[in-house]
Amino acid sequence: MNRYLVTSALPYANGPIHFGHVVGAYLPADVYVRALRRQGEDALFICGTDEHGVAITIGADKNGQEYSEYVEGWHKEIEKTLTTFGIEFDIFSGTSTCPQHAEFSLEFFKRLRERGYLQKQTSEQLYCNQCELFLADRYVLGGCPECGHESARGDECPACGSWLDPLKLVSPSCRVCTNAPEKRETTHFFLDLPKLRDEAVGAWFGEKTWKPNVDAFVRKLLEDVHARPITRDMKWGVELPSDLVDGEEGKVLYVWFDAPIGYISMSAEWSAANGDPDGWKDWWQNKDTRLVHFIGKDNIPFHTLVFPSMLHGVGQDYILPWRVPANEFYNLEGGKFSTSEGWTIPLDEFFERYDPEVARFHLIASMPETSDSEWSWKEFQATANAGLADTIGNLVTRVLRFLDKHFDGVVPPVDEAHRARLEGLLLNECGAIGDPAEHITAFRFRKAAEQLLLNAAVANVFIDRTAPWKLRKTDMVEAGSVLGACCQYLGWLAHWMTPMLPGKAQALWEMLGQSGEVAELPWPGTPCAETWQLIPAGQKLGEVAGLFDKLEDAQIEAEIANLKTRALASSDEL
Ligand code: B3M
Ligand code: ZN
Repeated sequence: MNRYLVTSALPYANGPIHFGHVVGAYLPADVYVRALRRQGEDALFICGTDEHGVAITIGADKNGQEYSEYVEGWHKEIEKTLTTFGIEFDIFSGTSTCPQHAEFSLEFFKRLRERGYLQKQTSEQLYCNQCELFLADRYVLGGCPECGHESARGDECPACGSWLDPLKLVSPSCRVCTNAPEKRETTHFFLDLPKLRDEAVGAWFGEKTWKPNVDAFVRKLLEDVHARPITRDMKWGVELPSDLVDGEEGKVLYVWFDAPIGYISMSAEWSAANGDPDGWKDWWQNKDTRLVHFIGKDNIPFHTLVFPSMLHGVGQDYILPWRVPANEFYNLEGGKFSTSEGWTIPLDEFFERYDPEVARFHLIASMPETSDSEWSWKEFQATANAGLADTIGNLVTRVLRFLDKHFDGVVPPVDEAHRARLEGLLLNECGAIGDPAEHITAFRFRKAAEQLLLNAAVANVFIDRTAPWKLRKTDMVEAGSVLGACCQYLGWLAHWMTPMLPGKAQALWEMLGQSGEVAELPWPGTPCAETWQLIPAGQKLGEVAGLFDKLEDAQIEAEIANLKTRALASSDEL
């Protein structure tokens, strides 16, 4: 058996998360873990907020808040949103609160230095005279030297995903006061990425099969690798005791150095909480573990080059990532999600009107797996109505209400005289039934959603062809057999729904009169003649209720109008 250690990118605790984050790193990971567990695999699912770095200090300073208070507030907010989406981590911690985090991070620093992978260098950095501050990372904005995007940050370009050197930005300016910075000397510790690439990471990357978007990106990156500074002159972060840094004072670790170590320290927090302080080693230092990082496009360099280099460099038998199913960007109605420009959908409002599981399903169905994609309100409506309500919802109410009315709400037996024919019709002739989990574990999430709807469509075709409402008038045994067959198939649907629509799956399971959690049962795969009867004949059905509400045109139009109003209002504020 393999063990799967699954991580989702640690969201910065500096603002609300939106659909783009959810679809990029959290939802696919959750669906993946649910599918693995149902297949009997052992999985550990780790996440928490990224609470250090300039993304935090800029936000907190702007609010006039203490850093710790600021991150605590956003941590809670983000956790609430992810919980509403039904995303269930084994732990959701934070890099400034996880008790093991600083210790692990400093241990990485110390070992990398002892093993010759960190070099001290005095070099010029951008410095703002007005703010009296070295402009690390997001404190500086400028043109991206790779793609020309106008407001790249000091360390990464949000448009092309490149990891940047702030000194190469075109026309840099201070993010706080907009002044043009000057260059000043300072001493930092540099991670020797060229050496780590040549020693191991380049070969490791080259030998593996990656998603095409990851492969092309990283191959190019590997050709042109430089040593990068991993310390900063800041007051917030993992503080480096001066004896570790030759007496230098006031240094902290670069946030992109400590954040991925968070995956390990949070695993240690999790295992300690379960009474086994060393339990994390069974995951991180075990050759049978498959480490899977779910991330968005802009995090690719850090998960395929920097973190693997660190894991290799410390020489403690850490495993390297097995897969990095990075997504591309997710937009909103033709534009980029932007909280500051009001081009966004505030999720607290969204959840007042919409079912989180329907959103979950639509996000899966429109995931930016191989190229950029977007949230479109009309497509959301189509998924909700034509997809979920008309295909799955209609099937369920059609069958179960009919049984309530004409068969006392009891699952009828599939009569022997009809069994083989109905079985053939349902399993072979009404459409192609497939196992959605096969797509999920191969990281084809959109295909999994499509397959689930196809599977439900098969049953609708079966009912249309067998027309039980007509049979009822002439042959109750045959009519019962058709509906009995439908109930069996609804049982399969409930199973198949669990990774993507966990709450609806359980609701359907209960309508079929079943007790216990469907998600706790073994995964059924695809039905065949020997296995397809799941629900005992004679079973009393549970209470039948609609699974999905339809969305009206007027409501969707109003949402599109809202979006525009929100964007206009925030442009007035600027
Ligand atoms: N916080 C970047 C981001 O939210 C960063 C991910 C860290 S993963 C170790 O895009
Ligand atoms: Zn400034």
